Amino acid sequence: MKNIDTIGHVTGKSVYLDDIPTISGTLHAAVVGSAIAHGKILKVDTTEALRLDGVVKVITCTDIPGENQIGGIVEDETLLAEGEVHYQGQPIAVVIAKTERDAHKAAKMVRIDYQELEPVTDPRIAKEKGLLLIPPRTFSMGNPNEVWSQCKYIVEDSIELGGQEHLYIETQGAYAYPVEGGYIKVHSSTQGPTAVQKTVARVLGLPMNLIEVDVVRLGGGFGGKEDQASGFAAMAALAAHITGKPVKLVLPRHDDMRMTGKRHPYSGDFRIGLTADLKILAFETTLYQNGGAAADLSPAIMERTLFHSTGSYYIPNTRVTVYSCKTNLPPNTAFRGFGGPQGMFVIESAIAKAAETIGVSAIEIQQANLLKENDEFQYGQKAENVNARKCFALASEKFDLENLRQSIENYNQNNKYSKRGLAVMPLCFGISFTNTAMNQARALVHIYQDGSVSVSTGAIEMGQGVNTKMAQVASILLGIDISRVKIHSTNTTRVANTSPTAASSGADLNGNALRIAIAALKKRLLKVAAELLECSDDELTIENETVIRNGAPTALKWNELVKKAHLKRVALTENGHYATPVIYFDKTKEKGHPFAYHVYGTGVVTITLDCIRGTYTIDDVYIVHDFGNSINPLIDLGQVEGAVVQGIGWLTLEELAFDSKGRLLSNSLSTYKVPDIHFAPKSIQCIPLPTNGPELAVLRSKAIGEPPFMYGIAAYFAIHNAIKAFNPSYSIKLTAPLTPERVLMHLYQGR
Ligand code: MTE
Ligand code: LUZ
Ligand code: MOS
Repeated sequence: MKNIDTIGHVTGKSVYLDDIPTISGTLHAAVVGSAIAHGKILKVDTTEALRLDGVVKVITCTDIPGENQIGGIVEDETLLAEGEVHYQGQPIAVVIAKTERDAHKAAKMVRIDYQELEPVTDPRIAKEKGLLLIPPRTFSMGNPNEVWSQCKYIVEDSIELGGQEHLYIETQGAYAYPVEGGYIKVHSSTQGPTAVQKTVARVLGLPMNLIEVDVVRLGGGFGGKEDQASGFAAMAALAAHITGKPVKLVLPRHDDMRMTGKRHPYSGDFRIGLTADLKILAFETTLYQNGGAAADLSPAIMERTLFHSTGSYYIPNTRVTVYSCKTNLPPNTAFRGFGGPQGMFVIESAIAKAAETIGVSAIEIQQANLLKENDEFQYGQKAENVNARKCFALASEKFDLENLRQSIENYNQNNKYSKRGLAVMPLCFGISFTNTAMNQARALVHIYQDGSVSVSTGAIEMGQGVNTKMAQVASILLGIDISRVKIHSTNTTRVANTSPTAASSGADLNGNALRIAIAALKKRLLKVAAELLECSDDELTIENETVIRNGAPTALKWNELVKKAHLKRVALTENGHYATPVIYFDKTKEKGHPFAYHVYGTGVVTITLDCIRGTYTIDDVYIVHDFGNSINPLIDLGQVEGAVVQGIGWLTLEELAFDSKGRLLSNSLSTYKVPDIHFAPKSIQCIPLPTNGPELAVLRSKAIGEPPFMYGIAAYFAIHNAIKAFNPSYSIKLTAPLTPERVLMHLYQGR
């Protein structure tokens, strides 16, 4: 089945935030961001801006009726700067005008005097200065110190890993309007409507029941709107509250790039120890997460880095520490993989470096250490239904890896200035929010008298196809045609207290809540059917819009049944609540069972390197992926393709550049390069691993959104392997992204 949004998207009829018809009298807001990365605000002068025709008001922190606080996990972030600024682009004021143009024009006319202070942009320097967002955390298992002496090989090195700009096509924005009696309705481009509702209520000093948040869909989120949509929605709501008028705030791309946080850069040191037969006996790493100026989601992201720091491998002795460092960059935030990719990059780096030192292929080390059934993760959970080795074996077989490696070697022998490279990325990603309490969802289902069905859940559609999956779940479980099912906007008055659509668990959590609601409705309907057919309801079910009795269709149709049920005064509305069972985590011990299940896979990437220019092409991507029993193979394949390209972009072209004063230099699409269709792999072949899928996945269809992002890591090491084929004296330098400029330096290192 195709995504239900397909036609709307290609005909331009799908509605995004900026397409919502505005109410007459709507005002427009523009944000005034700090020009410097660190300093004291001496004076904010709005006189000139206010003089401009059409400007209604300029709001600063003193206009906030409630709390000037938008921090979630840690309360360390103001909505509008108060006395100090901590990153370039930090919101200081909001200009409200009659037109969008005037708002932006006036925003440039707000004069701000600063006393500049020295900014810190390097996480290691921040750590030395004691600038931490939260205390460090350590995960460990066994004791590395007791086994180093048993290791035949010990390899140490450091990594320097870059961040990533989300570049959702739709920038951050919100449209807010007062309804009556203080009640405000907010349309927001957010992954977390409840987070927006909570933040708006807090900033306005109102109870949450006076704030309604509605979301139709996003033009992409990728984690960037899990937390950071809230501030901009709060600015729009604040402006609406103060002026009593509808106010729209949509960030221009340039502002979005400067003002919002990105994927966290990490810096780190590691040491890995292996036995003669390439078993990893010990692994130790200390990582410095560049958190930016406020905690935002950094503590949770740091946690997922810890969870995934041993990748897809069983390592009996580990010790992993992460420092979340406070720097003068925009607060870094969730981005597809949520710290997992950074953790996995480190262990893959350690393996690549060990392979180089020992003189074997990294693939041999990977293969020798893949997870097996009942292996223990360093966080205490036992690996169950492990598909790591199955995926690896199927990939080797289906894609004839041996032959592929051989053909690349032959190519490299026959070509002097063009070299090819190959690398493999085994994947193991835990599914569930690492914060157990967030693993809950609700769904509201109405069956109307004409047999049509309305579904509201907490899931946000951001291009990943969750609405299509929800419609499929309803249609499959009710036994009715999908055309009868309408998936409504995500709205806090219909579904309350939602977790953000994140952690790849939107379909699982909301789909399971929907399943529970439907089970209750179906039970009531079948009871009515049993009365009408004078039989027992356990003989009955519904398929193809027909009541089925002991496997045989009856004359009773869906429409008729619904009508009769209503006349018998049976409730045709149900609210389903789901909370993932089994999972828990004890932070005092750093042990538990945090994940409902894991997603596995094996990705192989081949590249060709131009050894004169340092440029490369991504040739082929081969994947065996563990989808479980996919509810929608087309959508899931689309998720794999998008995620892989995004993952490759992170480690190759996408370079965030800040100057020493903490100013973003790569602040537009001409200076920040993302993969385009020419850079995308020439082919992506993805084979599903044949499995039944776990019970805790919705209809046994595994979560898909984030995991395939990690296959992009293979591209990074494939490029290194090609460089080594050209320059035998090159020793892998673990700096990412591996831009063509860096590649060129590496090609001629020591030559
Ligand atoms: N796919 C598209 N097209 N756009 C997005 O913004 N976000 C990703 C992933 N796939 C995203 C996407 C991220 S970061 C997550 S967590 C999941 O989708 C969220 O949706 P799900 O939980 O329904 O998979
Ligand atoms: N968000 C979050 C996430 O709050 N907790 C998580 O564990 C998570 N994982 C992935 C993406 N977003
Ligand atoms: Mo995705 S980073 O969990 O929004």
